[in-house]
Amino acid sequence: MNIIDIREKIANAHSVTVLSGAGISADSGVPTFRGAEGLWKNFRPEELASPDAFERDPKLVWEWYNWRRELLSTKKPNAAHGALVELEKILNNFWLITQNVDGLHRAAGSNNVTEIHGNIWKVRCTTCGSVTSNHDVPIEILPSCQRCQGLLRPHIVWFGESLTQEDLDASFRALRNCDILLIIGTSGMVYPAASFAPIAKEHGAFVIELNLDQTPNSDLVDVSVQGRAKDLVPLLLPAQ
Ligand code: BV8
Ligand code: ZN
Repeated sequence: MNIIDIREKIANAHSVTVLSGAGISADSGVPTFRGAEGLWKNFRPEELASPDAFERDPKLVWEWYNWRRELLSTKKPNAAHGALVELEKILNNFWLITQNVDGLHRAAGSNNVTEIHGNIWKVRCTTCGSVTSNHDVPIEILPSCQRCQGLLRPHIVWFGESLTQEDLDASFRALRNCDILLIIGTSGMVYPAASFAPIAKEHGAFVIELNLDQTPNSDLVDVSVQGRAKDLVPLLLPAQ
């Protein structure tokens, strides 16, 4: 089955769910997590993207997130993000679940999106829990809540932290009700997102993977196409 057959399948689908990972933003110049120039290459995830790390050294964790905010502040959505915005417009039922915290799907214009790992442009107060948008680059260290002066943290799901019930419910609904699950640019290593393909499959979905390399999901999905997201995803739109 080639990308054109996949395009036909999507055009005739009742409902399509997409799961995206860092690979869809790679073509915008955003380093992936496990690639050669990956974000984690200098440190292990536990060292920085974890509640213990923040507890131990909030300044270090904020320095790392300022580095990423700085990096992301010049990045723009690419043709793959744009193609998903079009798909949302032309399909009756479309939902996008993203693992990415870079905010590029929303910046591209996606509305039906669940950011299951949070968003680097949101901060949350560790005292009163209020969540606000913050695009300061850099953000002052250490940032405090305007309401209660509590310490602010990135509104991001760290390793060892649970996803919100709301995001889990939205994700499971989209996985149970879709007849096509399209997985784009994820290594399928991080849970619970890594279990989304089997869940969709159990509920009868046809699962398609678009990725630069093979992944642990590749054997499980119905069709796996290798290539760059910016080249492949636009081909899924109806022929002009
Ligand atoms: C939880 C925010 C429990 C941080 C992130 C052992 C077994 C099973 C599970 C675990 C385990 N040990 C620990 C766990 C749990 C852990 C986990 O899964 N660990 C992994 C490493 C084994 N999971 C958790 O902790 C989760 N929480 O389980 O809670 C719980 C329950 C109840 C109560 C309390 C607790 C929370 C996980 C969320 C972690 N946060 N991000 C931050 O970003 O600062 S995850 C992080 O990795 C990013 O969000 C990223 O999206 C995500 C996954 O990475 P990918 O997106 O897949 O990126 P990657 O680089 O890996 O792959 C890119 C792919 O793209 C590659 O395949 C590449 O080939 C491809 N590609 C590259 N270029 C392109 C391309 N494809 C197309 N086009 C291109 N141009
Ligand atoms: Zn507060």
